[in-house]
Amino acid sequence: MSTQYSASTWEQLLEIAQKNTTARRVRRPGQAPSTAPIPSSLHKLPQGATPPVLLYRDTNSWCPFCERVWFALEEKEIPFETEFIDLLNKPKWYTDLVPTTLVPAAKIEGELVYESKDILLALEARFSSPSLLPDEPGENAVARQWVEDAETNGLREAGYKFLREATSDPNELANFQATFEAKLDELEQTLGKYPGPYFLSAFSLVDIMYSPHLDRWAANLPVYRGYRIKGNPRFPHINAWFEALKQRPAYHRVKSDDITNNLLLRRRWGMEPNGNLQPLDAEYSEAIQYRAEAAERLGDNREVAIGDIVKNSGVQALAVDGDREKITDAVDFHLRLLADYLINGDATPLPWGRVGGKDNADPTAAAVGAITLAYVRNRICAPRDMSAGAATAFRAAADRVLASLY
Ligand SMILES: N[C@@H](CCC(=O)N[C@@H](CS)C(=O)NCC(=O)O)C(=O)O
Repeated sequence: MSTQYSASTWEQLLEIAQKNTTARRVRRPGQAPSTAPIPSSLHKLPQGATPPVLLYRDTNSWCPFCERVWFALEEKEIPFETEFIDLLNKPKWYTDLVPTTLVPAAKIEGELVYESKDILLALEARFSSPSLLPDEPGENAVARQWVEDAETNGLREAGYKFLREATSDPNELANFQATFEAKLDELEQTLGKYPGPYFLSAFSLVDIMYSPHLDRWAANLPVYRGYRIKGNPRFPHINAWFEALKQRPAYHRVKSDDITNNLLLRRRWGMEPNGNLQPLDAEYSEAIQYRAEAAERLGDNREVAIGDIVKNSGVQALAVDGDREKITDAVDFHLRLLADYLINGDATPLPWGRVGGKDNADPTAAAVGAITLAYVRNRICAPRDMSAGAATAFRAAADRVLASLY
């Protein structure tokens, strides 16, 4: 249509993408374009058998408490099923079932457990191997105490207060910061008590209790409060702990990426960033398995993605004489370019100004492409739509293709 600069077909792109990633997802009926990851341990279950755990979690995978439970299930390789609960419209059967009405909740071999900490401990009691609590009795007692402390030591309240509490008084903000830093100092000391980067002598439930919250603050505070945890010399143990978590495959399956966390604060909590958005981490955006995962997601989910873009991004305003087909074609073309760039990098025949740019081949197609790329860049959400690494690669590629349009 709009241009002689052809991109590969979806079939070609998907075939290459699928060869380069093992990540696969299932569609979520009624929740398009969202998909759900397949638990890494599901293959261990005999064909047709029901998984021993059913996890109830939030539809958008934003909830840090659900992330704790998911992290443990992946670390322990327990096969599980997921039921997504829309927190803005909780079904009555759920509020009848769970006394707190909150997520997460789980059925462990049919028995209901709620509160993330209690679910973690119940999973340990039922699935003892691999254990996320130390064997040695003394250290085991410390571990159990520290799991409790993670709920009661005030770190979480101090962190979210500094991040979210609306105040225009700089002294008040400085106080929130000081309180939070004092709590981080305590955590720093706790992390120094046992050898190695984790809280105890090996990875444990204590790490899982803290990681979803610390990850969110590490992403949000630089952008919303101009404050850094990562790279801050005051917290060497916390920084070594972040690095150690990055070695764990389960962590990469369950975590969000920084942009998801930052956009969420803007959209869900109405906060305005006061710092620059952080650069995308090249460690992920250049890794072929993440690029391929992002291309696979885009290719496999393209029909719903295109429908979503046409309906919600504003591109329809560019339709001349109601010609929606032309708009849809241009959306499709630019998404193929994006998938192509994810797979082939700089070998991709990017337009470099020729679509609607200086040669002025088709300015409407270029405008639709620009909207499409900007929209999908911020629309995707990890780990709801793809892993955090893939989301980072996806956004970096969208930026690159966008930069080639004019
Ligand atoms: N103490 C609970 C906290 C769970 C929680 O706050 N969940 C939030 C989502 S992040 C929720 O269900 N919110 C829905 C609501 O408040 O109605 C736990 O550890 O499980």
